Amino acid sequence: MVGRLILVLGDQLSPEIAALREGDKAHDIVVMAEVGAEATYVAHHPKKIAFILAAMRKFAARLHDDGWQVAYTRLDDPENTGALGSELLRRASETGLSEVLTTEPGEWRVIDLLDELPLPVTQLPDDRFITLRTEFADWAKGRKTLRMEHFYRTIRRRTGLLMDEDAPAGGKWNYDHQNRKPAQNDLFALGPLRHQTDKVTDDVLDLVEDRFGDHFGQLRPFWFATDAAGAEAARDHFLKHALPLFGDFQDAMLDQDRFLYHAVLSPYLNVGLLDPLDLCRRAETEWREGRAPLNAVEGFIRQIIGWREFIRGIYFLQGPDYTRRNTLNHRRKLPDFYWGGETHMHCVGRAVEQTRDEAYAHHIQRLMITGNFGLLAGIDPGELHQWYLAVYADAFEWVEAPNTLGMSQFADGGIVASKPYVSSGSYIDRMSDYCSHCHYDVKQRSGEKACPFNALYWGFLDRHRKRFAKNPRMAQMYSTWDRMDADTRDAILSRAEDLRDRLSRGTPI
Ligand code: FAD
Ligand code: DLZ
Ligand code: SF4
Repeated sequence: MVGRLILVLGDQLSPEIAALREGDKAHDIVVMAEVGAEATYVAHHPKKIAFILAAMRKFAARLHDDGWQVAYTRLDDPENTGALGSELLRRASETGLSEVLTTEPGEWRVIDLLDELPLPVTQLPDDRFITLRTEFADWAKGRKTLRMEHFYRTIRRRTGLLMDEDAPAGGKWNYDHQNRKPAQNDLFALGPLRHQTDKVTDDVLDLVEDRFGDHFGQLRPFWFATDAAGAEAARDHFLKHALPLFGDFQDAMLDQDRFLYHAVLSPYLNVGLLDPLDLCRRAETEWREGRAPLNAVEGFIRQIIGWREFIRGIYFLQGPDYTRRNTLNHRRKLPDFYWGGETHMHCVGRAVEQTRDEAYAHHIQRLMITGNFGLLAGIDPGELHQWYLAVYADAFEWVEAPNTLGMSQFADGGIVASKPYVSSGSYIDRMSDYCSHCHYDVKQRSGEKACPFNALYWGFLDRHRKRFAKNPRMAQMYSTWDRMDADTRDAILSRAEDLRDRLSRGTPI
């Protein structure tokens, strides 16, 4: 039998992944490659690059111990050609093996790159996900609108997660009415498990510092787990210490707490160090055995079997041009403060600072601070997409793009979100303690001291009236706007225009 090259990518670090299941240890050679092109097609956060490379090295060692022959390219190998395609060609000519077997990548760019190689490449479906691409397409077929909540119920039934026979556990599908409380600033959350570095990780950190030290983001301290055992320890830590309060404070933000009760498990899930279904089953056990309440466990499981899978389904259903959508025709350049430049908006400054330090921000910071600001200010969604893809350790296009372009920027015209996620400063004030530290006054709508979110929010609604006024979920916002007297509206719109001008000129706000 003639062997094949089995390509395992940096986000495919699961021993049971399809290409390895199909492979044959006696004849096939696993190819893994650390390549500059994958680190720079957007300038990824140094912590993210280090996380992926260290996890790749440890996974390769594990495969080797399991009896696989592994052709591994390190970033600083002199023969490294710098890109995935050319590394495969090099390995093919070195070994005489020409057929490539892989698991379908999570980005159209890489799928196309493999398809275009002058080698026969088989891309197997990635069944680490609960819903295959084809199953999602079947579910979506004939539906006028695609809503996560409907999809989620189908998957609850299919997996049996939180089901008592045919009925949802506790009688309801969704317990969000008990969730999403604002946090008090004396709340204590332990935060995620922080891992010590070891020799493999230290070597990678030095290499990344040398090669990608100029990318946005702090490399050290580095505390991510970089193997399955470490990720499982982080998972168990979350289930014990944070899951019980996950729901209550899911939407809260605190100036002095970067993680609250969030899992910080997405990097591990997305590169394959944790299995999503196993994680959900463990979360369910916490409820069944009385250690975590149903509102928390249902909310958590919904994020994973609902949102995570729904988002991936949309990415593949919509096709490669999804990342170019710009329904609202927003064209403004991404302001420098997204890269750490000066801003007087405390909430934005804190979210960016945390992103720089941790390669992590939680969902509400991504959606209601940096995302909300981008949408209100009319920033080009393509630029925001590249930013989110670069700066977060968990960012891979299949999950980042529909969240940014769809959920956050409404650039897909409402495929992911039924209305734009926009808010004025009052939402941020209610859900966080940022405003008490801010240069701006969250209560003011016009004038130099007024919170920029306020004027930009009304300005956004006013500019896009034609598109949104008939949306029943936005009717109340428009009637509030219409009830304001003309002078107030003029003052707000002139403040909004002034802010947008300043952004265009690159003047900090
Ligand atoms: P928790 O809040 O503890 O949630 C638990 C898990 O649920 C997460 O680990 C994640 O796997 C899953 N999850 C929750 N919400 C979503 C969602 N909307 N989409 C997919 N999975 C979800 N998530 C990524 O994994 N990668 C991204 O690149 C990414 N980009 C985003 C960009 C924007 C603009 C927005 C608004 C959201 C983005 N998300 C992304 C979704 C979400 O913000 C992150 O999954 C979450 O913050 C990860 O942190 P956590 O593990 O502490 O999550
Ligand atoms: C994100 C990333 C980075 C930074 N580096 C590598 C790498 O050196 N080698 C590799 O195989 N994969 C890397 N990746 C992940 C790929 O970009 C990823 O497979 C695609 O984004 C598809 O999801
Ligand atoms: Fe953010 Fe406005 Fe609050 Fe300042 S006042 S922290 S800009 S919401």
